[in-house]
Amino acid sequence: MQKIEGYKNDMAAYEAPTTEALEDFRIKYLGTKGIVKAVMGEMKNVQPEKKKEFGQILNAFKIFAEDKYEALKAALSSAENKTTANVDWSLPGDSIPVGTRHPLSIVRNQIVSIFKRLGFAVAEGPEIEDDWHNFTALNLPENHPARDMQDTFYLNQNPDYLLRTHTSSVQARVMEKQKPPIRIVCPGRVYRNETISARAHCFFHQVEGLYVDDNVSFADLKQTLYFFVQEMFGKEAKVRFRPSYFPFTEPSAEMDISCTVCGGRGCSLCKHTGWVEILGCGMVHPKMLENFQIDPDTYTGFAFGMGIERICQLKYRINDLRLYSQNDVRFLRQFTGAV
Ligand code: 2NL
Repeated sequence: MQKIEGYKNDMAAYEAPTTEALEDFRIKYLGTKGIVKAVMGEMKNVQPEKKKEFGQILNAFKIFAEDKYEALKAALSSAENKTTANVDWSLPGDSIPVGTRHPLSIVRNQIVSIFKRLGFAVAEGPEIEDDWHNFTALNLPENHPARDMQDTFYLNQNPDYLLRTHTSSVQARVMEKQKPPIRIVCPGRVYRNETISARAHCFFHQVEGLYVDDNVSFADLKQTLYFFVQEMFGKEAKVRFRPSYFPFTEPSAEMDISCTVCGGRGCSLCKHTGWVEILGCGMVHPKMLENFQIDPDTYTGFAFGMGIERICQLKYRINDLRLYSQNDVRFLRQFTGAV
């Protein structure tokens, strides 16, 4: 038994530097006159009642030696593969195909650069958010439908954390740290628990904007968004505002633009109305300003939110949301020249 332990320790510590050393190892331990055979030969000296127990030990020893041999062989061949001695450096290299910018990135960059020219800064924040920044601070009451487990991905381990449902949470983080004037756009990925189809996905991309200062009016909101539309869709694009509701703005509106396909004459894209919706907006709710110790008697603000997929759909006629995340290069390569 002591001898077996000694052999095992020797084997465990051994490393074969060459194929010759590996062959020596095999002959020494596993050869016909090797140590394993010799130790097996000791069986005849073992008392009959101990034969079963000793047999198992011998068998394990044999397997140990065989495994060690295979491990040494594998280590040697991987070391050989790494040597550069046999490499022909004159062979041509493998080409690495250059990718193309994703259509959502192209459109996000366009949106952000238009607002940058108006003096908006870019702010970013975490995709895993807490309840306060995603809901409570934004004036979304406890029983608001958006908070439903059905609509929001909560973290199982701690349901105070969730995947953000809009990038308003980033704006909340900025208002926490910074006093007016605040003029920011927040691009990023957001998550909603939807069944995936051509028109819905479990994540999408947003750009939200926020402008808080003294004397910010609804007229500023309209002029800013009108400028954005003309830069994005061309000077001939018209806009209209319809009253709407969002918990974080009062008053709230949705903005339509004249149809990008028919120019307003009526077609299937605009369902023969001549108009397509592109974003939601409004004046920041005074309660929200108070949540961040911003005095609503001194300061006012406007905010807006748009889906990048929607803008992309209108610009490039992409009618199936799933195309954005399938990584099909036949789709992606169509945007090579669009940057
Ligand atoms: C939409 C509508 C909207 C906002 C987002 C906002 C953010 C803060 C304060 C006030 Cl911090 N409002 N965001 C306001 C109105 C509409 O999004 O349809 N988004 C895709």
